[in-house]
Amino acid sequence: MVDGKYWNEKIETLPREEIRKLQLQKLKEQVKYCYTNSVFYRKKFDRIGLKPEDIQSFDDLRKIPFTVKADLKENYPYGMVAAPSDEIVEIHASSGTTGNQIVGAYTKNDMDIWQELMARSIYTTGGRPQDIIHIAYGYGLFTGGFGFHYGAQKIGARIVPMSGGMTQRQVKLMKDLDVTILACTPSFAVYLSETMLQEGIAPQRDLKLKRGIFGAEPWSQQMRQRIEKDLNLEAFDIYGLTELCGPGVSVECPEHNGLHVWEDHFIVEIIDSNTGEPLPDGQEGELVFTALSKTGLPVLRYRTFDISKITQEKCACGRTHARMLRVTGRSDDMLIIRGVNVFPSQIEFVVMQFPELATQYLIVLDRPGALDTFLVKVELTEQTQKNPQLDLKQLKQNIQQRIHITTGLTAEIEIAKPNELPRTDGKAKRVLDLRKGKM
Ligand code: DLL
Repeated sequence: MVDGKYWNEKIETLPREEIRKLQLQKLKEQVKYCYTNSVFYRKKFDRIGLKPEDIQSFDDLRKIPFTVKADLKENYPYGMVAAPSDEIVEIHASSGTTGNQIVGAYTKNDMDIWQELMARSIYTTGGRPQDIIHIAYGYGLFTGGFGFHYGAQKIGARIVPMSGGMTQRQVKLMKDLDVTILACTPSFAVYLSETMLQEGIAPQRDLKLKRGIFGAEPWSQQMRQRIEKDLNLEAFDIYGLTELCGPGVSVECPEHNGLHVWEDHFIVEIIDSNTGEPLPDGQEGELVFTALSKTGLPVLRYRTFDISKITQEKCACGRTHARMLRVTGRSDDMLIIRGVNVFPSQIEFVVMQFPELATQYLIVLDRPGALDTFLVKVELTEQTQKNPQLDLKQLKQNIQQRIHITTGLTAEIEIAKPNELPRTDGKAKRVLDLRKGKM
């Protein structure tokens, strides 16, 4: 049993030069593996006359063309698999809503590494064998439930494999089973805290929760503060995607200053979304990952569309792996409203500034005539609803004004009653775009 600050001290605190050395060696091997075993990569390389031997340094990485989601969709389901078919032991898929799903195919080796990285990630947040972990990420094709399950199992913690749904039962079990760690999407954490309020469960009094490990969707600093307060726990951010393994690509340590990317298995780059040019540390751009150890369905220079920054600065926790800052949104989430670029995170930023409002919001866009309509639906908290001094007209005006300052646009505001907007037990849906086909 591991007992101490790190799950794998040697790897987690490896000096940066050694991490880079290890990465370069693995990169060369992985490029060779892809060229030899993946028809997709062989064709991609041959088309531009690139040979595995051409990759000798980190600068050479740029010679490798990006891999994008469309490649996976076009080669659905097994076209990009590199390992022999009978070595694929598990399939997961992302929750795409249109066209072919993004399929992840994993070998035994991929599964072992994923489990190891999830154990390392949970341990980094402070999870220990004594913990009771309530996993409310969906179990199934989505990687959330199983990813946490495998990691917690390796640590030896007690697992409550809840999956989504049945919020009332969830909060009762959290209380009855003395759960200490909650793992779910941030929006579901909010939903659970609202359900607790309705059920008369006070986290401070009735629960033993210490930590929450939240991810799978963007969440703001203000949202974190609300969750920490409402659930009386310390929140940690965890990141990952099906194409790389699932959760466990990066995770926050107790310093809460970014998410350590497990660089012994991934090379992370930041690029300018428009030009594809790599950006220096500290600049905001799109995350691109190269999976160094994957054998089932390997990806080189995979464009995530996720917006973040990276830093290699020393972290006080002692871990040497580079950090990515919280993902603020996806470049393909960007909305163009009346010609102006707007990210849902900007609306979340405004909504969270109003203590009168719950964290739920919905952006509704339509184009009944020549112009876009821009409606933001927000929701009152139970407490605000009961406040006799509440001036709804003034509140609406204030929200509208802040949205105008943040986006430059005038939105129509609709204030819903508590719990009126739809909730999900997975990733929240923040935008309803009815303009499609009307452009
Ligand atoms: O969401 C894996 C995961 C499960 C991560 C549980 C964390 C916890 P996919 O369904 O393939 O995999 O979706 C991946 O979700 O490209 C991001 O846009 C988003 N995402 C994942 N984690 C975060 C996070 C899982 N911490 C896509 N912050 C990614 C912001 C996140 N966005």
